[in-house]
Amino acid sequence: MAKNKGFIPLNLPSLSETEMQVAAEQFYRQMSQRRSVREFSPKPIADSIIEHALLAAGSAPSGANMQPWHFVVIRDADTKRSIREAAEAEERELYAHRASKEWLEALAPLGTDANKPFLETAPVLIAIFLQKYSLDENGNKRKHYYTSESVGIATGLLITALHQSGLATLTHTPSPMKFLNRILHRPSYERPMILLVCGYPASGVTVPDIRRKSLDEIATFI
Ligand code: IYR
Repeated sequence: MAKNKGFIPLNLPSLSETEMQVAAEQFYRQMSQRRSVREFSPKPIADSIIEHALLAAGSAPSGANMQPWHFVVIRDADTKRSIREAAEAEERELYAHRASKEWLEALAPLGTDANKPFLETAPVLIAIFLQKYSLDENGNKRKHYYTSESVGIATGLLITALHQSGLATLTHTPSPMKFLNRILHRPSYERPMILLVCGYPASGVTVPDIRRKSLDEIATFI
C-alpha cells in the first residue's frame, strides 16, 4: 500500500479466533466485577500504578487528536480536606434544595447523602478537567473538538485501567464543581468533569445490590 508522509505502520498483535474469543470473554468477566465503591482503605497506592493508568487514559481517541484533558492527582491531606469541605457544601445544597423529588428517589437505592468522608479517606483523588481549548506558547487559542466525548472516553479507560490493577474507584460529580479550579489552580478554560476517587476498598465493604441490563436490553443487532 502506498505510504503517505506522516503515516507509520499499524502494529497490532494478531490473535487466532479462539484467542480472541477467550480474550473478549475474560475481559468482560473482569469488567463485570467493577463496582463504584464509597468506602475506602487509607492504604497508599504506588504512584507507578496511577501513572500507568493515566497513560492508558491518555491513549483515548480524541477530536482531531487534541487530547483535551488534564488530570490532577491529589494525595495531599490538606488539599483533600479542602475538596471535601467544598464538595459537601455543594452536596448539602443539592440534597436539601437543588435535586428534584424524582432525582432523590432515583438515588435512594444507592444510600448516598451529603457526607463524603471518602474524599479524605481514599489515598488518591483524580480531578479530570476538560480543556475547551489550549494555548500555544504565544498565548494563541487552539480550538478543541468533541471535548465531552473525548474526555468521557479517556475517563472510561482510566476507570478500566485502575480496576484491572485491582483498585476501586468512585465516579464522583459534586455539582457544581468549579471549586476544583480554585483549589487546584487550574485555568478557567478547563472545566472540571469528574472527581475520580481511587483506592483499595475498605475491608468488608458492601455495595448496592443492583443489576446490569442484559445484552438484549442494551444492544440491537441488525
Ligand atoms: N452528586 C451527589 C448525588 C449523586 C448523583 C448521582 I446521578 C449519582 O449516581 C450518585 C450521587 C452525590 O455524590 O451524592
